Amino acid sequence: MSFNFQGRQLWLGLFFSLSVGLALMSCTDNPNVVSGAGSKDEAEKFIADAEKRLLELNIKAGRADWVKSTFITDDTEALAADANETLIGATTELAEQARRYENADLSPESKRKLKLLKLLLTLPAPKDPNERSEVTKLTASMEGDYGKGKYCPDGDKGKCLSLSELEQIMANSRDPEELKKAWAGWHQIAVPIRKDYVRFVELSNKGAKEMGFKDTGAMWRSKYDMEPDAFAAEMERLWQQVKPLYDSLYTYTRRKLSEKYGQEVVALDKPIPAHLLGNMWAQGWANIYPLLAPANADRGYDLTQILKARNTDAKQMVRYGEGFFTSLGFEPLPATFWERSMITKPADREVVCHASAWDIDYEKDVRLKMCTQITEEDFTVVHHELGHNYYQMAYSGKPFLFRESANDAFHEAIGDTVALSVTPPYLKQLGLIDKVPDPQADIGFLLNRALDKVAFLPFGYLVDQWRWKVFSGEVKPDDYNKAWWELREKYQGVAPPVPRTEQDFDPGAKYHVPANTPYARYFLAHILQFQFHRALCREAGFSGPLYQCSIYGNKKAGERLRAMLAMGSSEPWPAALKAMTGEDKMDATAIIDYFAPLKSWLDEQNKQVSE
Ligand code: X8Z
Ligand code: ZN
Repeated sequence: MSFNFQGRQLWLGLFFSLSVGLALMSCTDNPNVVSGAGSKDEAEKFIADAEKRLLELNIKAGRADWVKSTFITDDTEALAADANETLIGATTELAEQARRYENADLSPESKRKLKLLKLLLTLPAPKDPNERSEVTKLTASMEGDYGKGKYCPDGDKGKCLSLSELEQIMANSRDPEELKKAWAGWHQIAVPIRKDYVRFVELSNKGAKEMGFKDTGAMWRSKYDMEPDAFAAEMERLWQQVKPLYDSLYTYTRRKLSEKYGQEVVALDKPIPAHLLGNMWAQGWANIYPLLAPANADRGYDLTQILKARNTDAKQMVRYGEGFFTSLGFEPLPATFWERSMITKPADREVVCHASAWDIDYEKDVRLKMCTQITEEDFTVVHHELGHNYYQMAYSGKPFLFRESANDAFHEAIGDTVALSVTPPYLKQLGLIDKVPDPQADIGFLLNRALDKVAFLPFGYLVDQWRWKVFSGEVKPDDYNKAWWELREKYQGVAPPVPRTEQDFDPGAKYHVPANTPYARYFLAHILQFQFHRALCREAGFSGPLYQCSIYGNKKAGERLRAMLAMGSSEPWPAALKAMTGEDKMDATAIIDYFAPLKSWLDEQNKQVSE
C-alpha cells in the first residue's frame, strides 16, 4: 500500500483528515490562480469534476501499487511510481485550483471537501516534473528496498534470512548473542536507504512549501481539524497522561530481564538493550511475556501454541476476524476479498510483507495483504486489518472526498477496538480454550495485554517526533541516527545493543519510514481504541471491569460502531468521536481504567524490590 500512493485510501488512510479553521495555508504566488474569486456554481462543478478525476486516478495508482507490493520488480516499481506521479500531479493541481473558491458562499459540505482536497497528499511533491518524478521513484524504491531486505549471516547468500524469519528469532530466542546478531543484521538493510531518504526529505519539503506549508511534517500535523502546534501539544498531553503507566511496566520489565540475563547484560540503572524485548523495534513486548509472567497469576493459556496445535491456517485466522465483525451485524467479506487478497507469503517472488488493508475501487473490492504467521500476534493483526476493510466498506456510500476515516488514527483504531474483545470467555466460545481461567489469572491477562498496548505508546509517539524534526531541519542528515537514539532512550528507555554511527540509518529499518507512512496515528489509535471500547461496552450494557468486556455478538454495539464508520470523513473528527462515545476529546482515562488493577499490582511489585 502505500503511503507513497497519495490519495489512495488504504488502511493507512492516506487521505488525510481535514482541517476546519485551518489557518496554515498561506498562499503561494501563482498568476494562474485568482484566489477566492470563483462563484458557487463553478465551485460545485469543480468539486464534482475533481472527485471524479481523483477516483479514477486513485484506482489506477492503487492497482499499480497492489501489483508492485505483491510482486516487487524493477518494472512493477516503475509502473507504480509512474501512476503515483500522475496522481500526485493531478492532486497538487486540484489543490491549487481549489483556492479559487476560498471566499465563495458554499455549503458546509463543499467547504469541507475543499479543505480535505488541500490536505490530501502524504507525499507533497514539487511542481517541477523532473523533481516530481524523482521523488515518486525514490519512495517506490525505498519501500521496495525495505521489502526485499534480508540478512545473510557471514555474507552467505545461501543462508539469507527474511524479516519474518528474523522477527521469529527476536520473538522466541533467549540467547542475547543470537538476538544481537538478528537485530544488527536486520538494521544493516537500512544503510543504503539513508542517501535516498536525505534526498526524499529535500524534495518532499519543497513540494510542501509550494503548497503553502512550512515543511512536510507541518503538513502532516495539519490534518487533525486543529492548528498543527495544537496537535503537537495534544499528543504531548496524552503522552503525559499515560507515562506513569508505562513507567510502572518498564521498571517491572527491566528488573525481570535483569534477573534473567544478569546485571552485566541488563543493568538496573541503564536503558534496556533494545534486542531483549521480543520485537525488532522493541515496540511491543508480548513475546517475552513468559519471562515476566507472575508466578501465581499466569493468564493460563498460550494462544500461539493453541492455534499451531490445531493446525490453524491463514485463511482460518482471517475467518475468525470476519466472524467477529459479522457477529456485530456487519456483512460477510465479499467473494472478491477471498479471491484477490494475499494472505500468505509467496515462495517465488519478493513482496512487501508489512500487513496492509486495501480499498482498490472504493466500493467493494477490498483486500488484505499479509504474510500471515500462525501466532497470537498475527491473530490480532488480522483483526486490525479487517477493521480497515470494514471501515472502507462502511463509508463507500459517501462522496469520494469523504471516503476516509474521521482522522487517520480512527482508521488504525477500529480493528484494535474489536480485538480488545478477544477475552478468555470469547476464546472459550470459539472453542479455542476449554475453560475460562480463574480470576487470579486476570493479572497475567492484563500484563500480556499491557506488553502489547502500553509498551507501544512511547514508540508510537517518538517515530514522528523524529520525522517532524527531520522535515523541519532541526535534525540534519549528519545527526539522523544520533537523534533517533536520543528519542528512543528518552521515551522508551532503550539503547542500541551494538555501537552505532552515522553510517547507520536505524529509522529506515522500520517500515513506515522508507514507506513514508505517518506514525502519530498509531500512538493516538492506542489511546482511542480504549475510549471506543469503553463506549461500545457501555452501549452493550456491560458494567464490570473494562478489561473483562467483550462486545462479541452484540448488535447494539455493532450498530453504534457502524454508524460512526459510515460517516467517513464527512465531519470533523470530534463529531465522529461524539457520535460513538458522547465525548469530543481524545482521552486516556479509558486505557488507564482498563489497566488499573495491573498498575496497582506492578507498583506493589516494584515497591517490594526497592524496599
Ligand atoms: O503498521 C501497522 C499495521 C498496518 S496499518 C500492521 N501497525 C503499526 C506497526 O506495525 O508498526 C499496527 C500497529 C503499529
Ligand atoms: Zn493499520
